[in-house]
Amino acid sequence: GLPVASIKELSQKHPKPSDIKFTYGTAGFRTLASVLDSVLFRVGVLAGLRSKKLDGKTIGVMVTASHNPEHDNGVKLVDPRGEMLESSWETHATTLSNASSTDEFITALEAFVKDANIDLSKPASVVYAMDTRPSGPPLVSALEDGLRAIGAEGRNAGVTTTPILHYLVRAINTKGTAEAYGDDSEHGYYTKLTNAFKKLVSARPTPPPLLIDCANGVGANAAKRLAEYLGDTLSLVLENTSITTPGALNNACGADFVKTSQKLPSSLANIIKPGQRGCSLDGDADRLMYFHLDDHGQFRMLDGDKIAALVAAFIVELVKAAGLDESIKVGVVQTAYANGASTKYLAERLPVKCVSTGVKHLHHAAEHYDVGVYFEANGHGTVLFSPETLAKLADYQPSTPTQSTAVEHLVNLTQLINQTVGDALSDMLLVEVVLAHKAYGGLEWDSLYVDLPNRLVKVVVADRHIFKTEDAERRLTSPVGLQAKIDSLVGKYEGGRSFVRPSGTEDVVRVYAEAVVKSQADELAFRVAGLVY
Ligand code: 16G
Ligand code: ZN
Repeated sequence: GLPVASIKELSQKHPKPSDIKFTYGTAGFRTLASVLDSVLFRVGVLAGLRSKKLDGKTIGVMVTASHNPEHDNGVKLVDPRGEMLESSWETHATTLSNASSTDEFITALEAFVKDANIDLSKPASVVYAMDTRPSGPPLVSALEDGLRAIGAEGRNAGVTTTPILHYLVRAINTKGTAEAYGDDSEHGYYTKLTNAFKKLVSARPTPPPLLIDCANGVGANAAKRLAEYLGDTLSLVLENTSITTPGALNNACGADFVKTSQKLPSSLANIIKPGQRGCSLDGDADRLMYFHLDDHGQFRMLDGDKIAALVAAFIVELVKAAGLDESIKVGVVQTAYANGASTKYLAERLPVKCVSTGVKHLHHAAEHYDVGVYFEANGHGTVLFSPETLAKLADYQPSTPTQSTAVEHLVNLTQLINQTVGDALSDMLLVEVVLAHKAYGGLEWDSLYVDLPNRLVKVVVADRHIFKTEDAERRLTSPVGLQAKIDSLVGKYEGGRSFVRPSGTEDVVRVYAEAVVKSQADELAFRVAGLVY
């Protein structure tokens, strides 16, 4: 049975605040750091149980609140292949986190162990890490108490990025197998990425230095180490690296700031030069936004949609050049937030699927392609190569030198890309590879298509849960009648498109609108918001 005495003793050190309801949402648990102590303890216990359920495979736990303000924190679990926690367990996490006392927690655990049929005699192993938030260390201690309570073996991966933690989980679980993902260390991660990068850009001219806005977060440490491994193949200029300055994290900088304000962080204003390209990471380095200043010094944003267009088109070309276009099908996954112009550009070249917001939906849809490219407009994304595709690439006998080179590039891309989850640093190297191969600067990349003007507004409503959607969140089914009103408004705008969905992370409803002219996109967004309110 459960080690009740040890759980009881340790749980009492981590009482649940009485007035709070926790939810394991799209990004795990995420809220004010000051109320999360009991959640971390319980997540420790749950991670141990998840590992036991999966026959002792290593589970990951990441302590981060990503792009949120510094006073927030959060925690999410990572499944053995480095993917996000299976969704049925999200509900269990929520239930356990809300048990009001230690006794209730133990009762809930006992019921769960029985229902989920968990063999408690199995070993448990958990690897965990945190971002640079000052609230991280005490929360990690609470997590460690949870691991101790359930008798799980813990490995502390220290302060690192979310994608590195995902990498470690997969590397640990595939160690010594035919699918070995890489050495299970940060050294293994940097070596894998940079070796592939160096092969992919060899014989190409060295590009001008790349400016990186590190959001004053953990990406600063990681980018610094990456730079050492890159040597002179690509020079990185690191900015916003103040990881110990209170309040600096994500403050007026980082990928989320750039995407939502569509502005250059003012901290970069005197650093970036006309014609130069740069990029922003978010607080845990799993999102990436590029930008460049055109020759007139005008700021141009290159978001997740632009990255998807650049990367997907490149992979399609390589597959064709390799002579594999009959047997390897490349597809793209986007959400309703993808700019209509990006969807049009992509759909002319390959199949495009639209799914609901949230990484897990994109990831799962991308797994259905031989090569699945997915990016959210906010800069989170990656490329997945199916196991059959990896085998095909390994076994392929090219019949011309062109084919041979193209296959080699594809194989190197499978090593360069972190296939567990979106990874700002891996994605950044991927973008740099494509730019080098196409001899593109920011301007040429930006010109692949012209973004349709768009506007995103949030509306505070009495109850956002009455808003229900279908068709990948593009249409409302409830409140009844509202969608018809939206449709009739949209019909009045040239190139009009608009949709309404409840946020999964904030207590608001979001309204998105697009039109051919900026003022019309704004007007459409506000008129639809007026219907919702
Ligand atoms: C979460 C999601 C992100 C999504 C965002 C939407 C993960 C790991 N993160 O941050 O993918 O874009 O929520 O937020 O799935 P919203 O529901 O508030 O619009
Ligand atoms: Zn993030």
